[in-house]
Amino acid sequence: MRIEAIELRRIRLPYRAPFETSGWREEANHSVIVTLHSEGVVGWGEAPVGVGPWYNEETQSTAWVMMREILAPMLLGRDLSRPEEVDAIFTRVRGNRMARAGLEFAAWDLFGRAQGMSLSTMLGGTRQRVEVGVSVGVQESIEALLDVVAGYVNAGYQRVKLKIKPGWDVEPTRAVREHWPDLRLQVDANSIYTLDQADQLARLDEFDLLLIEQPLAHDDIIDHAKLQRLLRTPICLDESIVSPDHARWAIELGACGVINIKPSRVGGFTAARRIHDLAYAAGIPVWCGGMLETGIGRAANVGLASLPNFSLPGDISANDRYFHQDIVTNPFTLNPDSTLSVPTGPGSGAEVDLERLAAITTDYVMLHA
Ligand code: NPG
Repeated sequence: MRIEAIELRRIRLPYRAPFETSGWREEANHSVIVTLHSEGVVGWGEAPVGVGPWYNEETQSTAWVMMREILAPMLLGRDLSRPEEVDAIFTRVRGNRMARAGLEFAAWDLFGRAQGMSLSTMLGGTRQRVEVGVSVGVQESIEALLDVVAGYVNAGYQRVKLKIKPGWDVEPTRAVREHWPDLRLQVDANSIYTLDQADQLARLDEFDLLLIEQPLAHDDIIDHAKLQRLLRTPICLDESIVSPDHARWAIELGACGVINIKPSRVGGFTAARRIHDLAYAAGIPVWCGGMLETGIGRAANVGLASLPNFSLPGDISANDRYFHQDIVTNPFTLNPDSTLSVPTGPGSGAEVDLERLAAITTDYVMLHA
């Protein structure tokens, strides 16, 4: 399929409630939305970047410039025979994986829509429904936390992830565990601890957590391997795994027992599937992380999470957990068994609400081959 034109949109879509991690707070989604055009078909993608370089080095502004000046021109006019070719075209680009992923997702969606095949089928998915949970940001008090968690548990979520940081780790986790002894519970530190805080992290072992996510530095693998030997709870790496090689190194070093795969963090579905496959071969379970995406990125994540080794619940909640009004007309709703149904329509399955998208777009450009 020849890439004839690419539309890029910077958006600002406010969250229902601000989201706070160990290191930053966000009030709205600031993704870059991509539309590829070929032979009368359009494919959609989302680069779920934020305002500042707090999660990784990318921001909405860096992704916008990278896509507009470097990445989109590399695709325009190319005649692709498979979506995997986009990953190959971008291999000479260093970093900027979320910007790359936004375009790569759109290419998968384009091929899926052109061929009448769902993203899940194209990627080799085996599930009709994927287990999901909810990620709960840092709250003002333990009472507020218990209220928020109660709301999600009552809504049907059977797995909860708590954001932790020094001063907000053992006690909030204990409070949630005491209230819900059987809840599937995990915590996420977003890289805020150092190895000399291993004793504090080991205190979390008593809460029967599924995993402790990314306790140490965003670019570390070595200290995580040392820390894993001191903890009973499996470490799950997120920020540290930016490529299939990073996954292989982490597995070889024993730096984690679980991997969070965010396709946007690793440059797209081609790399995400490679990580899935090599973790599967090594007996390491994976799950699909989230970046508070709009309905476009969410549908893509659900498709990926249908692959067989996604054996832990993903950070993929129903759309109404994030936004009052999303930019798709077919949002996901939570099934009673804490799952989302995998779309079976062509491509990711997301039906974009163009009027709503226009209303939240802050910058727009259309580039032609
Ligand atoms: O449900 O999409 C979701 C949120 C999941 O906690 C979540 N994401 O560190 O994994 C993370 C965190 C995050 C959110 C990271 C926004 C970066 C930006």
